[in-house]
Amino acid sequence: MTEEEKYLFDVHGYLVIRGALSSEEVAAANAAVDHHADKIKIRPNDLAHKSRTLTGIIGRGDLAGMLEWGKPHCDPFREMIAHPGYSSHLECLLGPGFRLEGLGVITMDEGAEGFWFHEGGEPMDRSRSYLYRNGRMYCGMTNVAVQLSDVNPGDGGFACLPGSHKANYPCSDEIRLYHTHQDRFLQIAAKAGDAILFVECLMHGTLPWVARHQRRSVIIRYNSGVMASGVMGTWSPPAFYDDLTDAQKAVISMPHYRYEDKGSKLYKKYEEEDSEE
Ligand SMILES: O=C(O)CCC(=O)C(=O)O
Repeated sequence: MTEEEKYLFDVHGYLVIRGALSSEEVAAANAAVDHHADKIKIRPNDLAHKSRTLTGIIGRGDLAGMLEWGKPHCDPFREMIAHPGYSSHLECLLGPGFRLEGLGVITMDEGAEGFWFHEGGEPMDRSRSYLYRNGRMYCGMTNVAVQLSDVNPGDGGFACLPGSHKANYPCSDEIRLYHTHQDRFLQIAAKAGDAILFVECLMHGTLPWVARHQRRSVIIRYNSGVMASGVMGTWSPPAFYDDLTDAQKAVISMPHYRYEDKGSKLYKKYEEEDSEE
């Protein structure tokens, strides 16, 4: 992450990484989605939460299971989980050993409803936190939204309240429902291949989709290696684990403690003992 990117991410809670994926990678992912288009589940118009301004005439589409698809359709998504376009950004925000928590495709056709504005830094949520300390940023859940189609200004789609990841006071429901202070929100315009990197505790949601073309966004969720939103009982790697590259395997793990940022070499002994177990 460059110094400018760190500055912008710290101040706003998100960053747009232009051209993170090549046009060939975007085309391969779109071809795979086209092939599985019958698996897109249209939601029951439930995300706007009865907002007067976010309501649409149809629900948003959700597509899952891409990492398990047969070849070649799984490949573009497996490549996305550890992609050179943003892996170093994730390591900067989450530390080495960061974990993949999930991946899904969001689709929106013309008239699709928006999503009320959720999260925000208040109240504190350990798994979705943001902290600046020791000269660096520490994030909880952090997402990469890879755009598979263009989002022009005014089309709708992902929007956020920049800076809200550092909120201290509770946000009113009227703001969350996009009834008031709409001018404070930002709809993020992006091209296919751009990646929107944002910390989950940034208050974010979706504006209704008004463009003719279909919105397609791959949302990939990560967290620090020590954090997990789920996992009770035993953890076992997914069935496709052995087919992954080393870099892809590295983001799939059960939550695990790391001595990553301990300054003193006295900790080294414990780290070595842990790795021998
Ligand atoms: O990209 C979007 O439409 C927002 C998605 C979102 O907020 C979510 O899935 O939690």
